[in-house]
Amino acid sequence: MTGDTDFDAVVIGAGFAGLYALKKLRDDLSMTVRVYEAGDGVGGTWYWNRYPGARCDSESFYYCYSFSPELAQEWEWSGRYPEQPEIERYVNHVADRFELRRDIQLSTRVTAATFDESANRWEIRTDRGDAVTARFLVTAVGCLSAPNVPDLPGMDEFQGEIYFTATWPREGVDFTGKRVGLIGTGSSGIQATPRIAAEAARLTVFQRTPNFSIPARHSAFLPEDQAKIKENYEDIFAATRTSWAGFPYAPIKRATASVSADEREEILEGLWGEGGFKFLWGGFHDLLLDAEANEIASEFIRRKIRETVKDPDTAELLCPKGYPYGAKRPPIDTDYYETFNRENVTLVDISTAPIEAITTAGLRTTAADYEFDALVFATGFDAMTGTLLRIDIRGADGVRLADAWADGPRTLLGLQVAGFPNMFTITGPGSPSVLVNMPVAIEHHVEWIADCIEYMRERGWTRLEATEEAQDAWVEHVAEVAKQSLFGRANSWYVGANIPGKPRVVMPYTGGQPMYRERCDAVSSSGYEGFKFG
Ligand code: NA7
Repeated sequence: MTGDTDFDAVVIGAGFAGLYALKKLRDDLSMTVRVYEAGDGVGGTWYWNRYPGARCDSESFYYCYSFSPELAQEWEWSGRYPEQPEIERYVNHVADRFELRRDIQLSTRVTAATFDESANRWEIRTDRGDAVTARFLVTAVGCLSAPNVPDLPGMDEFQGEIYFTATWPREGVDFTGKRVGLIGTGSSGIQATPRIAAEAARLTVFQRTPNFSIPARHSAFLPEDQAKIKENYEDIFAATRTSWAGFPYAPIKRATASVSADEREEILEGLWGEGGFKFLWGGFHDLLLDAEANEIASEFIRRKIRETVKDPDTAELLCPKGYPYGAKRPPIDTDYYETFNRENVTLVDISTAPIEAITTAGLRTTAADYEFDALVFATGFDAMTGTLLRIDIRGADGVRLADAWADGPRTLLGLQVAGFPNMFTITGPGSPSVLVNMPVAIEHHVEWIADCIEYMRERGWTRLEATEEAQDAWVEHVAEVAKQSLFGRANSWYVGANIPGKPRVVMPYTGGQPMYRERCDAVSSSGYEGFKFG
């Protein structure tokens, strides 16, 4: 690490996005780059989320970088869905293989970034006292990285251990013989529940909203699986770039109503058996567009829950009602519903009797008191905007990003914000981001950003900024497309509903990858229409 203080680019975050941004800008564009990373290791999401059962919901062989065919050929994934330690090993391998570490400063959180109009540069400050400048500020902060810690009275008074899935201790936790209370039934809670239940004396799961979870059907790869993947890697990666959600499945153009009830049942049963996200994307194209189609798939899942969970009251509590399947980020699981058949596991509904307070011995809902040795918060994140807004970012004329986004995020293509020149937001709100297999969305953004910087450099320009008009039009388009889908019909983190007081806006672009990429290509090939340069 050099003592330099002036860079061509500063990148915030060393997860999948930050590592690739560094590689691309430094190695392909010969830029000087400094990456700041809050963790003391690389990996972002895969550094912090090391709770028991933390596993990727996308399949390993395409939840990875595609930019280097050599990397793809040399890395061996052990199975269908890698657990957190394996992905952490992979990102560390990438950091070593491409000699990225020398430009990454770990254990350093960016606290403030201010645009200096006179120099067209960003001034960046960190919690370690760094004060540096950069022509470009590239945020690679992740969409799910600002933990949501519920504001409950008594948090400091609990005498037992408190854990958060989003910041799990590196050394792990031994729950053997303990009474554990787990709050939250999103992907993290659903993955952690079976693991904790297998270890703890008792597990009590506090559920505010039931989720539609599909079996993952994880399996280890055989040597022939590995060989087949490697032979077909080019086609696999190409398919991820053209599909709606970044998965290498052939596009399905089949409406739920176009087949008979028996055929529908057979298709859904087949997808249930196959496991994973394909249940949402691989059977019918209209599950997120047509409420009636969605209800058919939703009822199929409810039936599976009722068949799996022996106690009818618990089964009914676990059945999601009142919102469409997929409108909340759908989890996938290994033995989640089965876990509620264990003697040592209890489900508590906190939708009708919410948690009032954490107590010295456990917690209190409006209905009862509970005693625990350990509490686990699987309460999610201030998604998509939280991490950016926790940094004091000030653009032209000193405007704070927090003020510019007071009524919800406003971006052009999810890549740039009017009034914040030379700042790029990788997988920012207004881009497909979390609705797409993330490494695919990330590579697309990094490559678009690099092309844009190259375009400026060829012309000797030092400033770029989205125009207000183009941004307004994009925000309107994002909202319009969202209205045509069912995404707005659930209280999910996609719309900020999990954070009290957060403006309700469908944050990811819901038009799918092909339509989005077409828009991005049109902008870049038109000489960056909608952007001002100087
Ligand atoms: P999620 O999916 O946001 O889940 C958080 C869970 O915690 C969810 O069940 C919430 O209920 C619950 N929650 C949040 N705040 C509270 C309070 N105050 N009281 C009770 N329950 C609460 O986060 P995850 O970490 O599981 O997953 C995040 C993403 O990571 C996931 O979508 C994948 O993309 C990977 P709610 O549903 O809001 O009623």
